[in-house]
Amino acid sequence: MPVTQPTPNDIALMAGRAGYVLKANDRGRFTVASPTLYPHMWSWDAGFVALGIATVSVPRALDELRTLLTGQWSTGMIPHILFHSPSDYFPDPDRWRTQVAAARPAGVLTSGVTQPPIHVIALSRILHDARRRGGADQELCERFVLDTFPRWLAWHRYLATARDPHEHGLVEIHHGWESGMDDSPRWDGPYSRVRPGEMPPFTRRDLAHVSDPSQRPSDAEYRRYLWLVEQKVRARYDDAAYRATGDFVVGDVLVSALLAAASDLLADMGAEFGADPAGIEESRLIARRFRTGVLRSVDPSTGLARDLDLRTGEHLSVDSAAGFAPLLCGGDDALLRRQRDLLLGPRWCGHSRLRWPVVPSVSPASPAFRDRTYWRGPQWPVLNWLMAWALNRSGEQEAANALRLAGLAQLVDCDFAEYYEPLTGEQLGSRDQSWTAAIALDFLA
Ligand code: 9YW
Repeated sequence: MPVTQPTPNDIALMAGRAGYVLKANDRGRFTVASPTLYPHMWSWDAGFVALGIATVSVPRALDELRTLLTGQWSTGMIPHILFHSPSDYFPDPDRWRTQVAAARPAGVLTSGVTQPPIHVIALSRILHDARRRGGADQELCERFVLDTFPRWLAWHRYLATARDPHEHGLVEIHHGWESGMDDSPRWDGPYSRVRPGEMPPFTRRDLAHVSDPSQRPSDAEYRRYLWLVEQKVRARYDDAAYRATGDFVVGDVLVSALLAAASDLLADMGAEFGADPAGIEESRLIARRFRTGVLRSVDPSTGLARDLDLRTGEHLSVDSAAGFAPLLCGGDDALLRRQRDLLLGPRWCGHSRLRWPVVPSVSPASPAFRDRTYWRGPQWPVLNWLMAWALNRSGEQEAANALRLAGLAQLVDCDFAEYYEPLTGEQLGSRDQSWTAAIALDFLA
């Protein structure tokens, strides 16, 4: 189906409505991920939210990242949720029980796992907006980069050491939630080996917010998710202790590629603003190691990167958008061209049945594809933004713009849904989702 371009009127409406959504979700110094389903601060959401807000207010965008950093653990880990006021979101702080962890931050309630390291990529976009504005915004942002350089480096160092002790060049995740793609078929193999044991009973609360439970992970999946939380608690959130006992340990190519890309950017920004040379060098080494790890994982027959199950030593071959990790971290030209063609071609964005030629979470041509189930096929606007960002960065402006325009056309309804049914374009999950509104603002800027 041809992409109908948004009219100038559509664009003005979209910008206004996206700004309104972010304002309505603003709780002062941070933004809830969505008004009802996710009433707290999520780590990678905060990165996208910050870069969207920067198109309107650089100081407020920096506040978002500053607040996120208040949740950083002494290990350097940035946790995946910073809890705000009590709510009906589950799992709540009582389930996470992070008080067993010596490294938790004082005065902030957080979860005990991570999410993808998108933050320095967001910071580089904020810097871009700050420079466009110049004056006080630029000064404030440049100072923020220099002041927070050690904090971002500590975060990246945590991922590069505690989560890759054997230097595979792949960041180890201990829970599917750490990938940001909770129920992706990427994790079906590793989750099939997770055997839930005795744990406190629970009631899911996410299902109360959606009309159709089949669009969310199943109860069996949820039990495994909570069992892994239980295992993290029993290991007192010590990574080595969890590694020795936990059921789920996987090298994640998307997290690794984002770490490589973010580390390159951190080194560049650090060099520009006079950060500690040893930190800059360390950042470059991290970038190199994880880029190598991602490139090594590519399956020559499909051209896609593969996660590595560190419990079995198996590469996980699934047609998921994470396979395009090399586009994010960079690689040799032939591979990047191959990935670009694949991404825009008939198995992915160019698939004849897609309503919008926007990156689906799983290829519609794959047997694993489910059109309405969460990370098993639906289109997540932030994923499309990431791929457009990556293409742009590697000099593929035309391809990047194609994703940007299709992504905007998809959002013209101004519902800013959490994810979209790829064959019909129907909005699914939460509405007024902050990161969806945020990337619309960035695409429009
Ligand atoms: C959950 C907030 C989060 C995202 C995740 C997405 C979903 C559900 O929503 O997680 O309860 O954490 O999978 O990537 O950060 O938008």
